[in-house]
This record gives sequence, C-alpha cells and structure tokens, in this order.
Amino acid sequence: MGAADRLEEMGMGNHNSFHNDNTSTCSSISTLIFTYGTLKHGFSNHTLLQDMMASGDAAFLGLCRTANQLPLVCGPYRVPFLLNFHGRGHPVSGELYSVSPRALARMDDLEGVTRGHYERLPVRGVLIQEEEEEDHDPLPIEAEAYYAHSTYVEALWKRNGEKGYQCYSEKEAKGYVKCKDRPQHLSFMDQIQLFLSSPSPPPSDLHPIAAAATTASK
Ligand code: PCA
Repeated sequence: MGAADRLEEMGMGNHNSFHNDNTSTCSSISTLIFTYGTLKHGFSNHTLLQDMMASGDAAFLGLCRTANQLPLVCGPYRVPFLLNFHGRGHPVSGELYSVSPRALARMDDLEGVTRGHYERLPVRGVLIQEEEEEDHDPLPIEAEAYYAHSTYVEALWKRNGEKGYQCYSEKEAKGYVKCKDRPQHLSFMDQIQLFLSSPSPPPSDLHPIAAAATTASK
C-alpha cells in the first residue's frame, strides 16, 4: 500500500491535500507529525514510536520532506532542532506519522513542550512518492513538527553559523549523546544555554591552517 492509500484509508484528506482536520471523525482522533530527528527509524528515540505503533497509537505514513526551506541544526550532544525560520536552510527530509492524542501527549512530554525545549507548530510538507505512485502529483500535507523553542532559536541559528542540514542522517548524528548519558545535575535548558555560550567550531571546509587561525583570532 502506498503513502497516498495509507492516508486515504485513515480518512485524512481529499484528492490533492492531506491535513489535520478536526471536523472529520477519523482525523479528529489523530494528528500528523513530521519527524526529522531522533524519532526517525534507526535513531535513538524511535523506540517510542515503535511502542506506539505496536499499541495502534501511531502509524508510519511514509517519507516526507518540508514544502519550504527550513533550517535544521544541531544543539548540545548533537540533538537536532528544526528552526521556525522560513526561507533559510533547505527543504528538510523526514518521516510522517499519524498519532493518537495519547501518543501525542507522550511525544510532547519527550520533546519537553511544557519545559520550553521544543514547540509543536504546523509544517507544510510533501509526501515522497513510492515507485508505484511516481506518476502521481506530489502529495502536499499539513502536519505538525517539533521546532526549537522561540526563546533560544535565534542564538541557536547563530551558533550554527547560520547553516542548516537537509537531513539528520548518521553523519549529522555522529556524537549524539543519549539523555541518560548526559550530566544529570544539569537540566536540558542549562545544557542548551551552555552550548549557546560555547564558541562555534571553525567551519569544516576551511583548510586546517586557516581553521586554526580562525580559532586563534577568537
Ligand atoms: N525528535 C523530534 C524533534 C527533534 C528530535 O530529535 C523529531 O525527530 O522530529
């Protein structure tokens, strides 16, 4: 079954657009979530989605990318953050899930929504078509994603040299430290603040000598 069929089966949409719509009976019980980081297949928080899929509280709908450019950067411990800055960065790749209210509450808790870590806001995306569906038009979707909280978004963008990634892949995740392995006496907000006040590494595309000079002049 293709991504379009899976969405159709869930009653999530019309012919050319799929979106969160609280007026229909089916979609009132689920929310579309675009995941771009550690919740994706193969990354450390995917176990939460696996659990929720096993209990019928979540369903994987397909690969997805954002319809617009958005910065995707890393914070402390290579934790990924999408920034709500339209027109900067790149279209970002990720995965689309439909989740129940119960699953959404667990995800909000993991992402520290009430603790000021991430905020869940709308995102427009395009479902990546599977081979048998390639002849069809791209499927626009309206979902929600976890963005870096607005209190530190500007500083995080600057700390990343105003450069974003297209995808949080193994390469970008290299050096990721799981929550349980981080210093336990500091809150995640403390860790973000420490990261923001630490110097940015020199740009990796500089020749090592030029990079050393950049560091020395700081
Ligand atoms: N988890 C969420 C937001 C960032 C993160 O690591 C996700 O995968 O979309």
